[in-house]
Amino acid sequence: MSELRRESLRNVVLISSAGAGKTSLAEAMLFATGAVPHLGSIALGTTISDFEPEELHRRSSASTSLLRCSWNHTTINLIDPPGLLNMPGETALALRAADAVILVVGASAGIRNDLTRVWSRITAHGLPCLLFLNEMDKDDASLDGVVAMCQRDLGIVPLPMSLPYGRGNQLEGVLDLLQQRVITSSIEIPTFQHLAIPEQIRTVVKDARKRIQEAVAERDDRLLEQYLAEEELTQEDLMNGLRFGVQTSTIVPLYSGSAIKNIGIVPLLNGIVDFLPSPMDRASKVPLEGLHPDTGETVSRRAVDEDPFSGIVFKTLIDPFVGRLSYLRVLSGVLHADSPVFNSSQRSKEKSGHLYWVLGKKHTVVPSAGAGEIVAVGKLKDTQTGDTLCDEHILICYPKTVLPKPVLSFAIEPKSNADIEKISLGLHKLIEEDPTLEFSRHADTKEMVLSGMGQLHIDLALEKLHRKYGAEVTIHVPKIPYRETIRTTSQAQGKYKKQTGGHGQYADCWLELSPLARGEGFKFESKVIGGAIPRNFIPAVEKGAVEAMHHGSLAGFPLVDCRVAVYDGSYHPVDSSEMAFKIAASMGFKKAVESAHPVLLEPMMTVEVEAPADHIGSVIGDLNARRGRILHVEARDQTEQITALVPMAELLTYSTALNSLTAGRGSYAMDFSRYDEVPPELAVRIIEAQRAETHAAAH
Ligand SMILES: Nc1nc2c(ncn2[C@@H]2O[C@H](COP(=O)(O)OP(=O)(O)O)[C@@H](O)[C@H]2O)c(=O)[nH]1
Ligand SMILES: [Mg+2]
Repeated sequence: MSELRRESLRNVVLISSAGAGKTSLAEAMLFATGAVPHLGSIALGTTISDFEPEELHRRSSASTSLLRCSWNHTTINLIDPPGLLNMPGETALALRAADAVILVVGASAGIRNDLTRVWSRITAHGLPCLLFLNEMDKDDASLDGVVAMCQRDLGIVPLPMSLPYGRGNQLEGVLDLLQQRVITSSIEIPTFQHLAIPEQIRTVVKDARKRIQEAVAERDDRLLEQYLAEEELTQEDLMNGLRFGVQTSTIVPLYSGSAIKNIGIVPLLNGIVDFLPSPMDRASKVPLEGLHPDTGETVSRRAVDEDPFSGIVFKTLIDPFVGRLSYLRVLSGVLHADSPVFNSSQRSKEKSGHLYWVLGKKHTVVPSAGAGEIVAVGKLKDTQTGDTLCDEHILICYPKTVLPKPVLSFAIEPKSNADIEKISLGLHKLIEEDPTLEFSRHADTKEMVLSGMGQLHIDLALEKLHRKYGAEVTIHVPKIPYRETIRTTSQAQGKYKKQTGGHGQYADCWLELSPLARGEGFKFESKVIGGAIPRNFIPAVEKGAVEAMHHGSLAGFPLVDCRVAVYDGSYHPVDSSEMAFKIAASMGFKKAVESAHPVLLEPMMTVEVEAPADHIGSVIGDLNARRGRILHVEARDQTEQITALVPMAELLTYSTALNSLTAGRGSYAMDFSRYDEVPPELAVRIIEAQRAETHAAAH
């Protein structure tokens, strides 16, 4: 049994736009708490959190890391996910494992759209939040600017708990408003100096403290009375009031500092311990509800060791050598190493291997993990990211995390034949680790297509594919799965007659083609009367038509949405055969299509773009230029959401385009909507190009 008292446990996730300093802050917290002897840096590639080769050479996180440290007799599990823009799925999953959030904002970059979007998820989960204003060592850092942005973009008024001591590169430390002292630190040794507050800034501190007192007093009638009478709250009332305010999400404390200079870390650590909830605190407010996987009934668990075991897997790591590690948040009960569990998402029996506490790539074996803990579980066979694990007899399945859908696709080709098998094997493993990647072989175009959340996401996946599974690929924009259809009704005869030596081949059928509504595919009927074609040959006629539909007459794309009726024909008692009727039907079909006004269809996507209001004009203009039809525009606080129907062919490079149109502040999601006719001028060009390609391939 772990020695840990769960009341003194904090599970926090770091959230920010890419590059605001999450990984650096995590490193500073490890250093300040003595979990590591040296302060690692992103620039030197020496942080505990970023250790995979893809992260080191990019100097940026590529997957969620788990870290662990201890402060004031409290264990802190820190979850450090990668960038929101390219890998929003990792953050969405990490939120399920945490009881609170540290929002990291870069003092010069401020709040970007991706953060605004994830903020709505944080509030939906009801997660309490601390704000860390990083990069206060930069000359253009502005505390007031960021406070104003928080109010405007997130609708929160952060309450400063510490203030920078010194400015820009003269930043020496922070003013700790609760303890009323100056704290300075060093990046060489993890000790801190506490100094008295210098005379000349006493009034600044006094005013800031007054704001904290007021914020607490405002939320409690008894305290308000006391405050109005005496203008001071006791330290105990103050701390209790802050804890209550934070845990009910009515107060968001703001800490200032610099991660790379190890400044401002102590007040933040104190805030985590003093104000953020333990797993038990939170579970008493948010019940752990799920469904029984067999009966569908709502069932619930309490976050205590005495309840049956249940938990959620929020990350999977597959290492070709070490095997599989599933990062698990235990929600209720106790999980023991090497014991049977039930995966209620996959409905399969599992057996846990070793359990580990995780510090970056370092693992410490533990015999068990109780309610509220986060551990890595070894050797789970079928368990995937997002799955619920529970007691093998007392079942519960928690709701799945809704993950964003991929927006960018590439066709991939093996560099050599030796790579073919490795690709699909490796990609399937990568998808188990990261469910926001998608891999498929397109039925129409026969291409292998990899889809992800952005260029960086795809690049990372391919690098891992090479490093871990030895498969090398080249990528190119995927082919558009065009289709063909007909616009009018037509009739034609298909007649197949061959006289060779002995007995010949004979079949004759009359077909009528008519257009079907979009998406209806194919329908067949026989209107043959009086046995003009014997009944046993009718299925062969249908088969012939279906085969002919695989390759339309315009450019060889599949033909869809067409009804075929056979209404007349003739046969020969000896020479007719199924094969002959199939060929005749195929010939008749092709002939009929020619007079049925065949047209080209293209896939249309519903696109939802979110962009800052001041960029909306150029985003809409660009969508129009992409032959898009704007369906709906909705104003949000500072952003607007545009819904448009846009041809897939115009969206292949949209992620780069939107980025440059909105200075990286726009985002989008898309989904297949339907097939629409390609405008005639464009259709001519596509058909020509496709014919040329087919011709070249044949010679
Ligand atoms: N000047 C300055 N740079 C910082 C600070 N914190 C992080 N950085 C730098 O900002 C970049 C991004 O930091 P990182 O921790 O990787 O951010 P993440 O993407 O949020 O994990 C790195 O080059 C860091 O060295 C800071 O407090 N001050
Ligand atoms: Mg990072």
